Amino acid sequence: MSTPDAAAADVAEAVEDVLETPILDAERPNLLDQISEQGGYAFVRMATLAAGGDMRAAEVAKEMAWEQLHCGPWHSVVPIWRDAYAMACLHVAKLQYAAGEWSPVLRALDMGLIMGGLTLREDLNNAIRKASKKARSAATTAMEVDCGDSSKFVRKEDFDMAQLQHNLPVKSLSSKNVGRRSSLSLEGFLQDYFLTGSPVVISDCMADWPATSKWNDINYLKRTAGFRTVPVEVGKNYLCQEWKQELITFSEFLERIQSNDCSSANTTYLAQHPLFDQIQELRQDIVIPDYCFTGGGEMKSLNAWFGPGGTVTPLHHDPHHNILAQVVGKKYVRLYSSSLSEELYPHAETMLCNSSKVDLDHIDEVEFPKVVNLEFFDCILNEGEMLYIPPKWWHYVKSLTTSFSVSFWWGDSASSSSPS
Ligand SMILES: O=C(O)CCC(=O)C(=O)O
Repeated sequence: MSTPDAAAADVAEAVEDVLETPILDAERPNLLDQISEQGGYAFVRMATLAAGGDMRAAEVAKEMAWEQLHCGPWHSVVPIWRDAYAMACLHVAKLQYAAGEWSPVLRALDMGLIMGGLTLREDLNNAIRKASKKARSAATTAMEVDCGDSSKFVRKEDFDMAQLQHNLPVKSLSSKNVGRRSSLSLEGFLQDYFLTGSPVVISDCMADWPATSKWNDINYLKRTAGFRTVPVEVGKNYLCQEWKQELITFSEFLERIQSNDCSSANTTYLAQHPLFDQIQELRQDIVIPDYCFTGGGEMKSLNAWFGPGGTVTPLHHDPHHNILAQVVGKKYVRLYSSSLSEELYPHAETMLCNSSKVDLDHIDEVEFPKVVNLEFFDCILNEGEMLYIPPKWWHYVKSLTTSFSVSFWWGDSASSSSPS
């Protein structure tokens, strides 16, 4: 007979060996009913076998749900299929966890977070916390190579501004500079910029962000997020034919940045991704600026933009107020007023109508004559600075060094009920 202490240790060990999914356990019948109502009988059969421990069925169910997520445009996916996908990812992760395979577990869980619905999010997050601990303790020595100074992405002494500015679009920094304000008060922001719809660079406003000291450290990022899977964009930019999206681990992404392969055809950019919903440890390193509560509106999204020097986000506009906060490195930003849309040749297709046909890096003056003498504002956004971009202002962004920025989009109360 075992002693009470030994019995408690056995229970603790058994709990360690399984990924608990209390929400999935409670919601499974209801979710399966809804999936059946959408004709997903084969998925329901496979998911039921998966819940009973059948790995092959778990994989098949995951593939079935994946197909449903890709049979039309994203906005037309029936929402229950996103929950079905998250459920399938949890089944796969639970079975792999029992086999002690931490990396595939984390990949399955991340896929559930990235592509799945909201119902099972808490189960996914709790499972990620538990599996990350296992993965870290199995690999700490292998992963963490302390390489002193070279663990920094960007070293200030390496900045050669003349060199960095070499590859900017013509006329850069010769038109109007975006105004700079230090420690701008909320009142000042409201009166001078928000209400007038004018851009501004705000300095000295990120001193309390842990990210400013942590995110330039490759070892910190590897340790915190190295095993996680993230979506990245590969290619010159999203308007080019050869552009594609990939899912890779954060470690692999960091290696690509370090490998210095900055040929624009292969540039890898973690762009416009809600990384902080996915990786909660990184969310703790940033603070939503008080400016984002101006206008009584609500946060729309919080996105990461992380990549090597040379990434380009082509000229486009967004419907929301935006604070673009520069955490690591430098970016060049060019802005055209929202009133100049006509002269900026927007694409005709609905999906791209907020993007300009003009490639600012190689302006075709014959095809796009109106853009040539158009007034713009521009700036170099430095570490620790935030740029306010008013709604519908056109912006083009090029990173001058390895760069990690965060954008905060919010709507004022008048626009907060309209779709983003
Ligand atoms: O930083 C970038 O590359 C683009 C940022 C952007 O377009 C935005 O914040 O809306």
